[in-house]
Amino acid sequence: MEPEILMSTDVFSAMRQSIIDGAPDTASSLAQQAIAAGTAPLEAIDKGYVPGMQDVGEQFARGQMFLPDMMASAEAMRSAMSILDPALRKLGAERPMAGTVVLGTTKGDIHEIGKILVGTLLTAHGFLVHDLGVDVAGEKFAAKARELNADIIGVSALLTTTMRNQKAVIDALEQSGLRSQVKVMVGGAPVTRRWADEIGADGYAPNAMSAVALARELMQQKQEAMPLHI
Ligand code: B1M
Repeated sequence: MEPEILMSTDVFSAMRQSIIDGAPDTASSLAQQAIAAGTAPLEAIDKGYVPGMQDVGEQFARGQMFLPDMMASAEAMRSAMSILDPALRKLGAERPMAGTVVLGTTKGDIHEIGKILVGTLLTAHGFLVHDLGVDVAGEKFAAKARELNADIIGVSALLTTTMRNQKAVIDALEQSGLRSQVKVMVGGAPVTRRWADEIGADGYAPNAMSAVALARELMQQKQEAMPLHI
């Protein structure tokens, strides 16, 4: 193997390990080094930090890791993201506004890392993103969409028990008379395209990059559905 390739593989595996160890200082310092060396922030996330999180989830499922360990890993991930996020967002500042998105994690669910990543990449690709945070009720999504005249609502869910609250967001939009104006996209580890169809969402994305492609597609659908102003 070429020495350079070997070096970057080592960095990605150190990033992965910093998440498994729940080491925020190491995680952020590796992110700083990666940016200084010209590594694309998305590559660091995809090849280093996210595989670390996946490993943590598998160890937790096998009973080899406990809740405090998982929290420490999440803290390490946040610490790395605090360095990588501004670098990703810089791209978005140079692009025209692609659309307005209201984003959040469903009621009863406090997982936020994937949602933050989706928000960062949408911003990096020119979307104006309003992140409502975690544990968000359907009515709150609908109220914010009305206030901002949003184009898209993005709802994340990481638990099989909170997935059904994605449907509650669609119900709240229907009740407030906004459903025809706002597109709804859903995602999160247990979410599938089939589930999205079942609840009447407009789209499903399996990861943050495909969420950007989906948001663009939904914007196009909105524009095509708009009556012509003569
Ligand atoms: Co929790 N947790 N957790 N957890 N946690 C999972 C999800 C779990 C799969 C772990 C496991 O058992 N293997 C499991 C869920 C089982 C299930 O329901 N099927 C689980 C459990 C059980 C729990 C608790 C119930 C544990 C307990 O208390 N006994 C509890 C629930 C708390 C609650 O929400 N009410 C809990 C708590 C926590 C912490 C607080 C400790 C912490 C979250 C901290 C935080 O976010 N600030 C945590 C973590 C870190 C995880 C794992 C390990 C990692 C999640 C993560 O950040 N992944 C997770 C295991 C796993 O997923 N492998 C697990 C990295 C992130 C980049 O990926 O979030 O999937 P992800 O996002 C992806 C895609 O899904 C997609 O794009 C992202 C980037 O590519 N995506 C979207 C996400 N949202 C999208 C929205 C879109 C489009 C795409 O459009 C809008």
